[in-house]
Amino acid sequence: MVVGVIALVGLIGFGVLLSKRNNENGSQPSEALQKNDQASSASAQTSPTVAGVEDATIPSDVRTVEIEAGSFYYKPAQLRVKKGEKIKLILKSVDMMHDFNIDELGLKIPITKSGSTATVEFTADKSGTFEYYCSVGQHRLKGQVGKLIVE
Ligand SMILES: [Cu+2]
Repeated sequence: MVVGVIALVGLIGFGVLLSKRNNENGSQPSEALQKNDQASSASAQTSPTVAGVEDATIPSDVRTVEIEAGSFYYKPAQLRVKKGEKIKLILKSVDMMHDFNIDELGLKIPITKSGSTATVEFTADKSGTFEYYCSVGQHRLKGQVGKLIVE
């Protein structure tokens, strides 16, 4: 980790140096580009531009999705996510108490009381349509279900 950070800082510094040199001596941009390419291939698959280096350091996104649970529904009742996407599900209970289950994915948010929230994080690595439901009392039968579509 530390080594990576040092390498990135070095790469950024190198890029700044190169762009300065480019500005001072515009007649040889191809030479500078070549050197830049060598530097980047030696130290990972980062793009030779400074912007590319910044992109590489951003951790992969976690998408936050809030689901409201009430009597007897989920809102939204249909969720569409991309396969491989990291999802942070926040269950917000607005009355009584509800939980959240997707059996096929082994996902469960335990019973959450009115006015409380609970979360679960997962990676949608299996494509398909999965039912989510509330296992409290007869809530599922009364229509507290929804669909997670992973595509
Ligand atoms: Cu419920």
